Amino acid sequence: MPRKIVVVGMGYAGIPAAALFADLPGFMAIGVQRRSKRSGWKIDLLNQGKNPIGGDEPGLSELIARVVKKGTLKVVDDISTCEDAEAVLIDVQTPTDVDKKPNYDSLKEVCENVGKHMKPQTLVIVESTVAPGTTDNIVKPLLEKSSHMKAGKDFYLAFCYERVMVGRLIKNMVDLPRIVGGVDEESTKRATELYSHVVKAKLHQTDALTAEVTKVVENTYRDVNIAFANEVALVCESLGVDAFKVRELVNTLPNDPAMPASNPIRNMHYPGAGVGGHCLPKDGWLLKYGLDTFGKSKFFPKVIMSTREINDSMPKHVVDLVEDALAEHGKKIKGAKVAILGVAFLENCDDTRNTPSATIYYELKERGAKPVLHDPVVRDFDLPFTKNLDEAILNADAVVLSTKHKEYMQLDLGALRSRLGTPVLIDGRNAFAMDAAAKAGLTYRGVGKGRRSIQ
Ligand code: SAJ
Repeated sequence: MPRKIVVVGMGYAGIPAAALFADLPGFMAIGVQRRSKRSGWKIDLLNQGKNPIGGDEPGLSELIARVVKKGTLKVVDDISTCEDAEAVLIDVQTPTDVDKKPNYDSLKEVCENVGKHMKPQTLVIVESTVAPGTTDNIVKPLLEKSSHMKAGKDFYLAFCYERVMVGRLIKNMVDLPRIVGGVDEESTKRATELYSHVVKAKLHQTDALTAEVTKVVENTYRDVNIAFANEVALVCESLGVDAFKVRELVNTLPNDPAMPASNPIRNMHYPGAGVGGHCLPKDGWLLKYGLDTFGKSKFFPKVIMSTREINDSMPKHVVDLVEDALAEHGKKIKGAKVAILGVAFLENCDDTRNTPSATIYYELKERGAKPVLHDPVVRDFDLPFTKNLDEAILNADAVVLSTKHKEYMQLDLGALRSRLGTPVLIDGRNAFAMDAAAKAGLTYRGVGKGRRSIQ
């Protein structure tokens, strides 16, 4: 009998996880996906051995085709398939709502249903990012109530978060160390054993709460570093210097002078048009929610919260740069056609969750401009967008580079200039050289880059 692993939630984390387990000798995996309007289409596509994730994902399409052909991966919309599973991995979305509080509707529904169907001795693993305290105080009681069984005795429960990044889902899942946090030692042991079949890197064992804190701190740490880079960018713009040159020079500071290049002590991040994705924009809030809900002493995490404020303000700053550059041509932003290049939150992927491009779009609308979104990779989006670049840039009064897709890096700035109504280029991702833009006759503004006008 193959070891049956059920993965609930066919998203950027769930799909590669299910496919990797299905590829193991002696294992089979069942993916569970609700037949929702937004994601139901993935079920049939996956069962045809096709990869629903767009953009470059090395190895994923071949892996899905192989395991579906082998018959070791099937995707269903019926969670009762958990009844004879050895382990259930939960990879549903855990977004924050408008009040920045976690929305656990999917997580709770899945826990109730898994509890209803799972057999004794099942191992349940939460892989979705949650606020610290959620596994012990929300997931465990829900599973125990709907299963009438005890965690750590009749079934096992652990939190083991994913470290996936679009563009390297498989690689991150296999080659990056993982943190395995059980609600008790036996749960940690069983989860570690399971991951040891897929993860080639070290598996660090701890408890569920420590693992939960580690995840949100890991992402918030990155968010804080990006906010610092964004603030430095505003300083550099004001002083008229290039923040990217400053970053490069700062990162030359070695840890050990004897080995300057091998271990730089600094890793200043990149300033840009904003921080998007399903992780960084919410994990600081999940940390705060855990602190406010389960923390003994209440305090306001200033650095983490101001980080959110700074990074959330960058799209607005980009629109300020549009307004400033248009003014140089005696133009108002009101009524201006502005092409926004890139809808995805990150280059070369189709993931649009919390994309800064949407905030730029709404801010432009707010100021009376006519924004047009363009993206060569994204399939669908809540806002209208075009895949026809010429349609977006023709007679535009400004072009904003929001996502650094490789297609945009080939742009001929002279040809771009000739299509524009007003020659304004706003660079939100340090994609273009200031001199090249000026030579092409463009008024250039860049996040973190001092000013330069048409020569
Ligand atoms: N960004 C910057 N400057 C930078 C790096 C990123 O402005 O120097 C922006 C990006 O443009 C993007 C956003 O931040 O809009 C997030 O980018 P990301 O590269 O962090 O991509 P994510 O959110 O998919 O990946 C992060 C990663 N977390 C860390 O590196 C600590 C990844 O390892 C996690 O698995 C992932 O969150 C997650 O799922 O939690």
